[in-house]
Amino acid sequence: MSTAGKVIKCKAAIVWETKKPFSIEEIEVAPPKAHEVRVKMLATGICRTDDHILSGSIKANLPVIPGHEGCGVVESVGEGVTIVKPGDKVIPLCLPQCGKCRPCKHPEGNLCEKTDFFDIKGVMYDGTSRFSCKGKPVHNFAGTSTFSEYTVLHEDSVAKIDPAAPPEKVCLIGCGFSTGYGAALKTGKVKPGSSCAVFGLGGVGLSVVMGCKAAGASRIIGIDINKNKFPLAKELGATECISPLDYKKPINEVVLDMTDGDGVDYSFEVIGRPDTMIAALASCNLNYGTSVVVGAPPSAADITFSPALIFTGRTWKGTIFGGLKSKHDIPKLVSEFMEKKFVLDPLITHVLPFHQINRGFELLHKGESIRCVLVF
Ligand code: CND
Ligand code: ZN
Ligand code: ZN
Repeated sequence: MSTAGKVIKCKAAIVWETKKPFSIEEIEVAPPKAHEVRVKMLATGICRTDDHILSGSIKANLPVIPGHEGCGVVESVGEGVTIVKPGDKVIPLCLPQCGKCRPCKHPEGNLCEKTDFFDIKGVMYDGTSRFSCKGKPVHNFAGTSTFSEYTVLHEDSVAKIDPAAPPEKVCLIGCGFSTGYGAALKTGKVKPGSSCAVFGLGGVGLSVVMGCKAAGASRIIGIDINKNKFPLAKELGATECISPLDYKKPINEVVLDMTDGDGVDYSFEVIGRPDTMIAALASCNLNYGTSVVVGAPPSAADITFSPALIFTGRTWKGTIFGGLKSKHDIPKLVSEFMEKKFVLDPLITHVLPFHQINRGFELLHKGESIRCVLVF
C-alpha cells in the first residue's frame, strides 16, 4: 500500500536534552510539501559533528534529530519535484546546492545561502518542521536528519546517485569522506611531491590523508593523541605518525624539527580545537605554507594568535564540505567509488543496526571507531 501523501509513523533518534544519550522514539513524518522529497533511510554514518550537537558544543534548537551522512531511497515527492522520483537512490546534502545563489553560481563557491549550519534553525524553508513526536514538533539538523527511518529534504538538499551503489558504504560520501578528500584536493590544492601534516586521524582526517596521497604528496605526517589510529593512517598513505603526548615541546616545533626547520607545505586541522588550529598553522612553512581548518570549531570558541604567523606569507583557510559543490560532486564521487578510484571500506570499522545508535556513539567517545555505520 502506498504511503505517498500520508503521515508515516517510524523510529528516530531524538536529542531532547544535551549531554544525554539519544532517545529512540516513534515519530510522525509529514508528507513532503512542494519542492520537498521524503526519503526512506538505508544507512547513516556517525560523524563527530553529530556528537557536537549531542554535547551542546554546537548549539541547535531542541528537540532535534541529528544525522547528516546518509544514503536512502525516495519514498515520495512533493509538488514540482522533477530531479528525483520514488525509488531513486539518493544522498541527502548537509550542505545544499540551490544553484541560484551567489556562492552556488561562483565557480569557487559552495556555501549555498540555504545552508543551515550557522545560526541553526532546524526547520524547512517555510519555517515549519515535518517531524513531530508526542504531539510536539521536532527540529531537523542540517536539513538532513538521517538518524530517522524516514526524513524530509528540500530538493536543494538531495543528490541522485548510481542505483547500484552500496548504501552502507557510500553514505560516507555524504560528509566525512568528501570533506576530508576535498579539503586536500580542492581547498588545499596539494601538489605532487609536497609535504603534508594531518592533525586528527578520525574518519575525516584519514580522508584528508587519502586526498593528500591521491594528489601525489611525497610526505604525509599523521598526528593524533590516540596511537591506535596509526596503523590505518599508514595503510591509507601516512608516511609517518606522531603523538603530541610523546614530546615535551609543542607539536608544531616537532614538525619543524622533522622538516629541517622548513615546516610542511600543507597542514590540516581535523580535530576542531582552537589550540590545534594554531599548532597546525605554525607547522606549515612560514612563507609559502598553507594551513586548512577542517575541524568544526565549538560555537563559543575564539582564537588568539600572533599576526606574525601569517604576516610572513602563510595562507590560512577553512573548508566546508571540502570545498565541493554537493549536488554536482557527490554523484561523481559515488561513480568514482564504483570505478574503484578510492576505497571507503577501511574507514568503516563498525556496522550496527540503527537502534544501537548509542553504542555507536560510545565507540566514537572511546576512540574505538573510525566510522560506525548504522543500517536501517
Ligand atoms: P573524530 O573524533 O573521529 O576524529 C578526531 C581525531 O582527533 C581523533 O582520532 C582524536 O583522537 C584526535 N584528537 C583529539 N584531540 C587531539 C589533540 N589534541 N591532538 C591530536 N589529535 C587529537 O572526528 P571526525 O574525523 O568525524 O571529525 C573531525 C572534525 O571534523 C570534527 O571537528 C568534525 O566536527 C569536523 C567536520 C567538519 C566538516 C566540514 O565541513 N568542515 C564536516 N564534517 C566534520
Ligand atoms: Zn560530518
Ligand atoms: Zn545556493
